[in-house]
Amino acid sequence: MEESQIFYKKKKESKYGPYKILFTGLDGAGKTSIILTLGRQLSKISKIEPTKGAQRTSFKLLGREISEWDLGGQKSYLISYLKSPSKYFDKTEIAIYVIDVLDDSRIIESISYLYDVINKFKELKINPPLNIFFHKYDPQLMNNLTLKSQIDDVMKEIWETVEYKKLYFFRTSIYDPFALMSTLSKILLELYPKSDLIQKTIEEFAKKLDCDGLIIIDKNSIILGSHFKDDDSKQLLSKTIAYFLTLNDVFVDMNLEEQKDQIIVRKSQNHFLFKPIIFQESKISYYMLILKRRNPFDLYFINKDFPAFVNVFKDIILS
Ligand SMILES: Nc1nc2c(ncn2[C@@H]2O[C@H](COP(=O)(O)OP(=O)(O)OP(=O)(O)O)[C@@H](O)[C@H]2O)c(=O)[nH]1
Ligand SMILES: [Mg+2]
Repeated sequence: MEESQIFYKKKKESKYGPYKILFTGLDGAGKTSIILTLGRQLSKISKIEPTKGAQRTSFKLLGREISEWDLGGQKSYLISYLKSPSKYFDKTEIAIYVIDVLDDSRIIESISYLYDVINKFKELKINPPLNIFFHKYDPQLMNNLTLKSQIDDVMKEIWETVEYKKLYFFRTSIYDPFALMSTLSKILLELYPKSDLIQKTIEEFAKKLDCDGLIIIDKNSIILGSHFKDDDSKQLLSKTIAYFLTLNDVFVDMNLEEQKDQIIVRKSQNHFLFKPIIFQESKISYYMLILKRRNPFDLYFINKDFPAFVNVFKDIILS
């Protein structure tokens, strides 16, 4: 009897406890900047200080708490994490290892610490997906062939050295926030089985509206789903969404937000429509940005299909 109670308690805990996301890597690699981008706290990045030890922040995604562990990367801290692996690394659900691609003098040191971390995971018998970010790969560097081949070499070296099942590589930059958010969103949504259904529902709705692009994002800028007719439309929406979110924040601060509100912008033949999706009962807000290009349309075209979509969307989110 007692045993089954313990079992039940444990199960419940693991079902509702926060997901632990671990950010690690050398000092100055960009971990805290990435975390701040995630919360749309870009204004804080210019005042950033080296992180002291392990800092935890949390936020909710799809009703479940995500706990972000930002492991400050100064040498003395790195050593202390390795000394107490169960305190820092255990129960990691997703690991993000950040490597600064602009600092090639420290690449070897960085890879060496990565291998130390992987060994600690093995010791702890955990194998969370390990996402390696080749970070500070800023947009203006994308044509730099030397850097590209350097990154490819490092990737190959890691790939051939470690035996680790779930190893993924990304090139990231805080100066391409949409790509960074898309990457982080995909990584985090892997934890949520219902995310596929959410994406499918969003795609169907976009097709029904016959729009050129549609993105649904939550207040932390996690992209829950998107659909684009072509790459051009994707570019237009990805370059504007942060501005719509910021503009909306300003309106909310001015108490100008109402349930039926939307922001409409027309630029040449491009019509952008930004709309909060508010669930009255739970006070959770999501945001939708739609692009319609050709075929001038009634700016309120969305209103007849919107409530039905919100109901379906809400059922999935709250299920
Ligand atoms: N060019 C470029 N600089 C970046 C990028 N991301 C972060 N930085 C800069 O890198 C520096 C270090 O960033 P942090 O986020 O403090 O690095 P950290 O990994 O948290 O460092 P510790 O807390 O010491 O472990 C800051 O000056 C950032 O502005 C990026 O994508 N591109
Ligand atoms: Mg930091």
